[in-house]
Amino acid sequence: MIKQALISVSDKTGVLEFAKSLSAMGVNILSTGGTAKLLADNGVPVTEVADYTGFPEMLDGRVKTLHPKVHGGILARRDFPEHVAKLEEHSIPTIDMVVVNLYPFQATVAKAECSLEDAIENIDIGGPAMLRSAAKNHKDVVVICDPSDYGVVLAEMKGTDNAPGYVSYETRFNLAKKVYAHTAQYDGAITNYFSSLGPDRKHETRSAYPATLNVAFEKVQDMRYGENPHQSAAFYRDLAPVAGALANYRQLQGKELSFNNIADADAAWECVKSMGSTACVIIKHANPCGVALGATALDAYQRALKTDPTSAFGGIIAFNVGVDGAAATELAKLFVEVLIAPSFTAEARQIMSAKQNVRLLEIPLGDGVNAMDFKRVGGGLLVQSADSKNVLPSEVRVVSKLQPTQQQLADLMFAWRVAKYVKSNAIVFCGNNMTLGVGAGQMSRIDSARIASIKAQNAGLSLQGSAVASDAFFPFRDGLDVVVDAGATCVIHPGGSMRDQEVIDAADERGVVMLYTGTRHFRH
Ligand code: 93A
Repeated sequence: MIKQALISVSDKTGVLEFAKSLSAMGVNILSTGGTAKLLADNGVPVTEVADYTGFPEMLDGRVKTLHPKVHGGILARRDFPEHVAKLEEHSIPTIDMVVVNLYPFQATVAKAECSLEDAIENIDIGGPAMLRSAAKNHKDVVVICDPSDYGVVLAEMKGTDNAPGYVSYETRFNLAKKVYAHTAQYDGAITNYFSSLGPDRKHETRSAYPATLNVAFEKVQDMRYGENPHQSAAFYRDLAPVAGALANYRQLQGKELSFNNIADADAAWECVKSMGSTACVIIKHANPCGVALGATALDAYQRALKTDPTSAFGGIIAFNVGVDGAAATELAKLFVEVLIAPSFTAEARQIMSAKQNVRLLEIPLGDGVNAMDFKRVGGGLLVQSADSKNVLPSEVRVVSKLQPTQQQLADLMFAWRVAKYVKSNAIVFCGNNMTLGVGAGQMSRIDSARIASIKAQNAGLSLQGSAVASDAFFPFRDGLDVVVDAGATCVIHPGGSMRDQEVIDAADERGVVMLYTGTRHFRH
């Protein structure tokens, strides 16, 4: 039975209503300065912790709740007679519920104008101490560190499953588990901050990559297996995924997502999101095997499918626009693993419901990027910023004698955008806003060029007058000769090779347009 609760919160969202409900159930409320004032001003009966312990808040609030009357009341084991006797001896009532959220350390250090002193003052000491005490004694104490849990706890206290005023052990355990994740993350943020400061310990010169890196993710689900059936796996997401991230997905139908589904879905989604207008991307083994813009979702899909219909079988398909009935009717004819879009019309869902194995993912569009990009290596972790650079038409430079036509420029920019999402070495032939041939993941650029042109041939697509993008520079003229022999009349690549002049001369000799982006997009 919850008789007494201690409430001390920095984030005061929902706390007034929660405290009112507790009070109405006869719970005695203890609270710290700011929280107590809010409650008292709004008519909730409350005792200040300072009055309760007989000790004033002191040292600018650094010591508010760090007192045996608080921690004894939380930590005492109710089933240990010696503990109960000790409380009686020192006139310490039990505290059966602790509602605390911490000084906003992360939000404080995220501000540009934060000083080391500001950061330090925002390290909460008493709050985590109470949370940890209450979580340790969750057998007898309910602990809440997240305002979104107020509702669940109240419902249980009012409900009929337990005696009135009680919260189930399962809920108490889950709340305690959440507290330890929360305080670990909080301490991790402090560690990251301290170890990001250089010898001058100035906030402004801190490093984005701290000396020790603490990151916290929450598990979405265990997976049946990993990349292969003999590997185990789970999917974790950022505690607050960025806008538009794959991890914000809502699965509308279909089998459980597999490890490879998620990896491929991410590639598909990132690529399609980068397209300025209605687009469709088909992915196989993390590489685009068809990308196209179109007048509608259906049009984009039909054009994307043309690039490589063989590989599209069992692929992952993503759209950056809603999928309607017309697109769904065509999609339902292909064996698809995952279908992704910002929305599906009722008609589209109805059509796809006949294909229950297809996993339908709805993801809101957004252009957030992960602050850190991770790559696990044996015994360590490589961390970099995300490859979020999108080259604009105004940033490219014509290096050939021949100038591009408007159509060539559009095709080259489209090809360049696709090449960013193709594993290196990447060569992408495009024309009229669709891919014509994709060469991916080869150790030699010239082989990627050959493969891309063979694939176009296999699909019955003409490369005459096509545009080509290469994710990195051509080290020799041979790669350029292969794509021009295949029919390309314009090429885009970063430039920057020792033999740039040889390659530019070759472009002029062959009478093709050549553009430099100055940006490279290796992808591994
Ligand atoms: O400065 S503290 O580390 N020392 C304490 O004893 C203490 N007790 C509670 N910070 C402490 N708190 C924190 O005060 C809580 O974690 C909460 O974030 C905040 C609520 O203060 P107020 O009720 O005055 O707004």
